[in-house]
Amino acid sequence: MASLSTTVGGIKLECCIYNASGPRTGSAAALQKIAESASGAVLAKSATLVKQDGNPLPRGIQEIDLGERSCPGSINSEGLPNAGIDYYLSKDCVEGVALAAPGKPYLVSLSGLKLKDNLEMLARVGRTAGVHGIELNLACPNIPGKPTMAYDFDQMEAVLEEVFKQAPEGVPLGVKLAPYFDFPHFQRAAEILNKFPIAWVTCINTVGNALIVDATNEMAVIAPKGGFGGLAGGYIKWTALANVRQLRKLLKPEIDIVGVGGVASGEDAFEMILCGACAVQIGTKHWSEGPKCFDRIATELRALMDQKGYSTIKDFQGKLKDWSKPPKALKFGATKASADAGGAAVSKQVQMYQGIISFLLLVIGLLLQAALQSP
Ligand code: RRO
Repeated sequence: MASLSTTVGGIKLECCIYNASGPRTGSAAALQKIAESASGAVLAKSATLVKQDGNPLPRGIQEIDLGERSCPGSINSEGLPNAGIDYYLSKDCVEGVALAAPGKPYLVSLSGLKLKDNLEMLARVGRTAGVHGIELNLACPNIPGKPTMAYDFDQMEAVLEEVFKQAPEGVPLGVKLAPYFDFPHFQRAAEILNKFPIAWVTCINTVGNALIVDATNEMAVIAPKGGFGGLAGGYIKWTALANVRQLRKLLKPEIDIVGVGGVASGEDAFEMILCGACAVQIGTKHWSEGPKCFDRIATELRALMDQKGYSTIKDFQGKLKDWSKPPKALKFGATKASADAGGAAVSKQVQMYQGIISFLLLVIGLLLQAALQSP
């Protein structure tokens, strides 16, 4: 059977599927549940230096909340609710994870409100045993009055300068990025990231400042920031794939890429790896389905790899081909229903042409007959 083992910035994971920082990651109990699941690692909620409550409620809507509107994704403006870095470095969290799943990597996510806070949190991680890696979040879109740092390239470079002067030795450090949409932005981001000993890049954070509207009540579906929030899940999968693909082309090979955004199935995870990811995080599906999603997605990925004859993820990682033939119609774009509807339309047209031809043949036949009978 195919192996899903991988390394992320030198950290060994038995399974390349693990949780994104965000939903269901804020408490020791939640982290323990992830540890007990098939998730390849346990990543905590982005932490600030001190505990904070986050934005006013309701601040998040996931796919199942919209009922008939069937929303293939989520929106959130949580505003970094978290228990503070000391909590995520406490015995409750660190030992809780280690006891629940010995050997499974435990990663913390840092999202300081100021550079000074990030540096202080790095120092505290350095003094704590049992943390295997750090994800520095440069892309939270939901703090009122704070721009997304990953879009301010000068600031991002200045912050990384300071961070790498003080990053703890022996704890690999990755960076979580915002989605980019323009080739010069990919280029600029990669130029900066390539200057630093970054162990991995996680892309993408949510697509910032989207607005989902409730037409019945004529209002936004979440309360903070006038309803503006980070879009995630199925809505953003294609943007996430593009970011993974493009950054894989531009980043130096020592920097691994972790893909996140809209992965709901083994096939989605396969696509991320094909675009260059060495591991795949799950956010929205973990929120809606709970930690059993990791086993389901890993099982589906393994089955797909077995079917294709791949025994490790290295066999297809980054090997996306350029277009050379049309995709199978039913797998890509057209749904079964729309394909059926299309087929029905085509056969109606054929019937119509057949009718016209029969009618014309009849008229020609009658004319010929008349011509032959005339003296
Ligand atoms: O807590 C949040 O509002 C949040 C964070 Br820190 C983040 O990185 N991305 C996001 O969509 N929400």
